[in-house]
Amino acid sequence: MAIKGQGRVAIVTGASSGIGRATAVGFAEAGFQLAIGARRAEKLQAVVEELTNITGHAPLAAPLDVTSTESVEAFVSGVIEHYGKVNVLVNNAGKALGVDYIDERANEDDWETMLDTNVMGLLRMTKRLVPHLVESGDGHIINIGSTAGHEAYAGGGVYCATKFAVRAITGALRQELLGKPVRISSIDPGMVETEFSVVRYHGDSERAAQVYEGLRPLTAEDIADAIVYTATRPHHVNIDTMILKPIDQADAKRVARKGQED
Ligand code: NDP
Ligand code: 8X3
Repeated sequence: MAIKGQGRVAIVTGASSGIGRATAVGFAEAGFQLAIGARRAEKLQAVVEELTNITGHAPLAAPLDVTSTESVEAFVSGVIEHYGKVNVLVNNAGKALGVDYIDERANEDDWETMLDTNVMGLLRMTKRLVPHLVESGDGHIINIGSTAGHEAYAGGGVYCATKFAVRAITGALRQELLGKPVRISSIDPGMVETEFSVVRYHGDSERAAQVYEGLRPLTAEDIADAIVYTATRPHHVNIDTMILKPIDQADAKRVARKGQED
């Protein structure tokens, strides 16, 4: 039986767009109290308004850059000050940058940003929140991995490495927190149409649109639905890993596009 939000406090990182925004909406509808963070203040404010319309009260929203220890510490302190506890941490903030092969033409700044955001960012948040999640007596870490964490593909070497790392961290946490009241889950999507590909192609929205041409990708809401489901199982039920792909996707490179049938 679902346990719903029941006033539990959920942090969603990267809540200004895509999966993070949709998850915040799903949590608000399920009765969670929310603390949301991202770097773009204007976009975050639009999400605040959306959540306020759903619940009748404003969530806590604060600037958050997971690549900055200072920003992460200020964000976490603000949440504890405001709510006094945290039950759920959704480590969602993340990105792919480029499709460079690992050769002399690759952009190392892109590599560093992906590693710092997807791996170190998730670790910075988790490190500071584990004590609070344990103390809550009903904690839950939900990491947003990817099919890229299960299968490497050409042009995705470093992005895939970050998501393989997320999978390793999730596995280690499950062992480290065994016997403590904290669930550890990983939600691992395939193709989801969000700002993800626009970011990956450095703002080239035409190229980004081609990723989804002729097929029906997942939506941010499809993933949010899985995240909210995961967070609302009874406390003794831990959803370990959920892999979600569009029906039109077999693996990273094999997809069925209309007009391109064999
Ligand atoms: P979006 O680009 O729509 O959202 C990414 C979010 O991360 C934004 O809210 C962005 O906010 C935030 N973010 C980026 N950098 C930082 C940072 N340094 N500090 C804090 N927040 C940051 O993409 P998605 O919603 O698709 O991506 C969400 C997660 O899902 C990522 O981890 C991604 O790897 C994963 N994923 C996505 C898939 C897809 O096909 N879309 C498939 C599998 C996994 P802001 O720029 O305002 O900081
Ligand atoms: C996003 C899915 O296939 O673009 O994590 O790497 S993919």
